[in-house]
Amino acid sequence: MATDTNHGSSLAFSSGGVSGTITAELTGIGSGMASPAIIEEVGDGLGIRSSWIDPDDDIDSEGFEETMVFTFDRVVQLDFITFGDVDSDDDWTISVNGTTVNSQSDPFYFSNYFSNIWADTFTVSAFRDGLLGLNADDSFTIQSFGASVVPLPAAAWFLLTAVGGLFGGRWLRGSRGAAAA
Ligand SMILES: [Ca+2]
Ligand SMILES: [Ca+2]
Ligand SMILES: [Ca+2]
Repeated sequence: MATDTNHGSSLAFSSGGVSGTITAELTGIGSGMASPAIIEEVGDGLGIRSSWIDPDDDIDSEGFEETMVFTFDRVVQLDFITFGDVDSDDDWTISVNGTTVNSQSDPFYFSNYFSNIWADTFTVSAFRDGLLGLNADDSFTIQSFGASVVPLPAAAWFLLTAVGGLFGGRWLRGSRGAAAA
């Protein structure tokens, strides 16, 4: 039943006055040959397929290190991200305003990690770690994310799965309270 949907190299989102674009990036020697990375909508969220040799539709670090870039049309307050295909060995590297953190928290609440959660972009990466940076056990999807605009409590959240049908043109919207629940 579940089928992967290829979204190409960028994907627009819009809800409740919050809009922007998601793009996929690759890091590492030779990654230019595999670009552009393709955004894959899999059963439980958005992943990245970086080339024909990428063994995993998730955001992973086998082969090339994969990064999902979220760019907003305006500065927003970053609220949360939820993940799919999460295992005990998965960790995500998240960057906001030049600050980078590593976490296994799901949901991930920006306010728990960043002193400044007002931004017009954030990135989520699966980077290799361990001895010589050879450990490539991360593989996850991004299931949803939430962001708020001023004046509060206007808020929007984005469900990145086929079930929600977000990219068919519909979207879901909730209050700030509901988004944090
Ligand atoms: Ca991948
Ligand atoms: Ca890991
Ligand atoms: Ca996983």
